[in-house]
Amino acid sequence: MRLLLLNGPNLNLLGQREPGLYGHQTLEQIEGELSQRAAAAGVQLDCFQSNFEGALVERVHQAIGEVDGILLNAGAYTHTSIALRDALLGVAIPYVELHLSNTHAREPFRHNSFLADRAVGVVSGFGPFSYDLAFDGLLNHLRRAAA
Ligand code: CA2
Repeated sequence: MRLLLLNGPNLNLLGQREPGLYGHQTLEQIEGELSQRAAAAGVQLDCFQSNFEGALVERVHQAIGEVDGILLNAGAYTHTSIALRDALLGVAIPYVELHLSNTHAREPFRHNSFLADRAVGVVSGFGPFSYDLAFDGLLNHLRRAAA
């Protein structure tokens, strides 16, 4: 089983700014810990972060035939990007949308997601633990689908 962890704009700043909102862990730490959990579960995890919408779209395209599922924190592109939505629907790879913060407890413009309605599920509000919950949910979904 191979999964792709995609992180969008500004998430490279994790652990360095706004710890009250997004926690103290860096993205590198989150990726490292999740990669260890993945290895223990027999899953290969590829990680990619970009601040550029087109780079995220192209990484989704590259996933065709390589990846069984995608874990996605698209950051602000969650609320704006029809291009990312089209890419995800185009490759037809199951994905879970995740967020560190509870986007529904924040500004109204964060309540809309262009990705959520076609996701396997959405995890929001558990800080870095959202990544673990999303991983467990996606793996469970894929294993059940394969059985
Ligand atoms: O809660 C999340 O995970 C978000 O995807 C984070 C995005 C935000 O636009 C979404 O509405 C919810 C923002 C990521 C910004 O990351 C930073 C991390 C540290 C310091 C500053 C920004």
